[in-house]
This record gives sequence, structure tokens and C-alpha cells, in this order.
Amino acid sequence: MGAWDEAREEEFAPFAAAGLEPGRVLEAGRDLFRVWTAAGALTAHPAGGLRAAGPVVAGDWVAVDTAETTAVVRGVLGRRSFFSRQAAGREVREQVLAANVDFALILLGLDRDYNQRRLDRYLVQARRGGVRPVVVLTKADLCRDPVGFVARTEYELKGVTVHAISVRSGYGLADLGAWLRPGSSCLLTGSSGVGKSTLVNHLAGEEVASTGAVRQSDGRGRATTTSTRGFLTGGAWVFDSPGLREVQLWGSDGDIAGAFADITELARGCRYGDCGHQGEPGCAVREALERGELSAERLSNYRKLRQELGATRESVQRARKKRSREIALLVRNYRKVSRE
Ligand SMILES: Nc1nc2c(ncn2[C@@H]2O[C@H](COP(=O)(O)OP(=O)(O)OP(=O)(O)O)[C@@H](O)[C@H]2O)c(=O)[nH]1
Ligand SMILES: [Mg+2]
Ligand SMILES: [Zn+2]
Repeated sequence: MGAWDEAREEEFAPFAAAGLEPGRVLEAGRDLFRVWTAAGALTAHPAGGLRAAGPVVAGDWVAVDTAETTAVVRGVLGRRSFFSRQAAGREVREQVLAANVDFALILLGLDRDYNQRRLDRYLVQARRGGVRPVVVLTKADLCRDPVGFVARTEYELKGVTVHAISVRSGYGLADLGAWLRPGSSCLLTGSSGVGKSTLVNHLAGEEVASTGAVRQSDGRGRATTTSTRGFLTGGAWVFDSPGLREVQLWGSDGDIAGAFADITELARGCRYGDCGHQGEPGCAVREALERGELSAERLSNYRKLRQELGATRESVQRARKKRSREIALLVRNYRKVSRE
């Protein structure tokens, strides 16, 4: 999904005919991009109107005009996958952290960060953007039983690959090779302080990203990385992203159903189509729970995430209504002014 291939070559043909070069966005600032091109990384400005179709993000393949003194990005190729969240702050909108990634390595610290519910949110986001999730439990050197945590997580998530690693001791690092083959694109995501940038530096073999100390008091880091940044390491594209304090859910019922495919599948066997799995007769979900095939925690996370999604949807609708009221008011004022 991330690599340059024949389909992209074809999509790029009109740009090539106009003398533009293909590039991949490593970092997207407001008015300045860091772009990888065959001739090396360069700084580029967006052409006027480029963002009309939405913001350009790290991982986008773009058409670069290098004829100017400062390169200019003139076009963006279609996105095949993305990883997003609800933007931080009070604004209700979706923010894409990286585009065209094959895998989302979801990092969770084995020190104090491990949290099943948070993990489920990341899985919903990966599902939404068509990115394969891989769970990476970090700082295995600080945990007595990394193998136990891997087993427990694999049991909970059924079908998602789980690794435990330690950059400090080297434990498990070789297992990540499968996701970092030449041409593949990986996003590193997870809470602040789990060791994303530390892993990037290890993969790059040098200090390319700054890392921060975790505050002792609460085990949380100050967000050291502030925007997504891509690096080419051994032919693989690795995108380091800012740590998320809280992954706010952004998606649809379908995204949740996909991330909880086991529950969705079981629910088909419930006697009632609208079964709430709360003690109705003939409930296949509860039966699986009793047989120990599904954990109560996973079912409860599923419920909570569905509720949360409903709440997000309501606030989106409220924001839209507010906006249309504002527009109506502007129009009314404008009419009044033009009549006078
Ligand atoms: N013990 C131990 N500490 C680690 C390991 N990996 C990273 N750390 C430490 O964890 C702290 C945070 O690491 P970062 O790499 O900055 O974390 P980050 O995920 O990039 O954080 P943000 O950029 O804020 O999102 C640093 O003090 C690292 O030295 C590990 O394998 N073992
Ligand atoms: Mg970082
Ligand atoms: Zn049921």
C-alpha cells in the first residue's frame, strides 16, 4: 500500500509529462513539507490550492516541481490507506496521522502503560483506515513476564500479531523484521513515552529522532515528538508519530464491528437480531463468555466504544448544526446589509 508501484507510476504519468518528480512526504508542516525524492530529501512549499481536497499528510505521494528555487508540491496521488484519530483539543474533526501505511505498530509500554481498552481503540482506528495492526509491547526489560503479557494480549485480540520488545536489552527486536521489509511502510503509534522514537533511532542506527524521559511521578512522558516524521531505514518507511494522551475514537459502527470481528460473528448466533447480550435468552455471546472463549473485559470494551462513538457522533452533529446556524445568521445579515 505504501510502496511506489506500477499503479502509482500510471497515476503519476500526467505529472511526469509536466516535468514533475515523484516524492513522498516525510513531514507535513502548515506551509512547509519535508519530501523524499529519488535525488534526496528536500524542503518544499505547497502550491496554492493544493489543500483544496484536504490536508496533505506524512506518507502521501506527491508531485514535486524542482524547477523553482524552493521546490513546490503541485499534486497529491490518491491515498490507499491511512491512520487517523479525532483531533486533539475541543475541535471535532478527524486528523490523519499518516497515509499509505501498510502496518500500524501499536506500541504499549510494559512498564505502566498496558491498557486493554486503549489498545481496542487503536485497533478500531487501524481497521478504519485499512491498515493492518500489529501490537508491540515495549520495555520488556522492565517487566517480569513479557511472555505472559503477549499470551494474554493474543488471547484477547485473536488474530492480531503481538510482540514484546526491549530496545534497551535487544529482546525481541528481530521479530519486527517481518514488518520492516524494503518497500513496506510502518506507522509507529501509541501513548507518549512508550518508546516510539527510541525504536526509530534503533532502526535507523543513529539518533534521528529526539526522545524524552518519562516523568517518574506518573510514568507518562511529555509529548516529545510533536508531528509525524518519516524515515527510510533499510529500505522500509518508518513513520514516528506524536504520542497520544488519549486516542479519541473516530469511525463508524462498521469499523468497530471489524475490530471486534469475533463478537460480531458470535452475535449472528444470538436468537434475537437486536440482542444486547445482557441476559436475553439464546444469546450466543454470553454462551461464549461462559465457555471462556471471550473475555468479559473485551465485551465491555466493545460496549463502551460503541457508546463513545454514539457520543462523538452527537457532538459532530451539534458542531454541524452550530455551524449552519452561524452561516444562516451571516446570510441574513448580508441580505439585510445589501437591502439597505
Ligand atoms: N527501560 C526501557 N526504557 C525505554 C525503552 N525504550 C524507550 N525507553 C525510554 O522511554 C522514554 C520515552 O521514549 P521515547 O522514545 O521518547 O517515547 P515516544 O513514544 O517517542 O514519546 P513521544 O514522542 O512523547 O510520543 C525514554 O526515556 C526512553 O529511554 C526500553 O526498551 N526500555
Ligand atoms: Mg517520540
Ligand atoms: Zn446476544
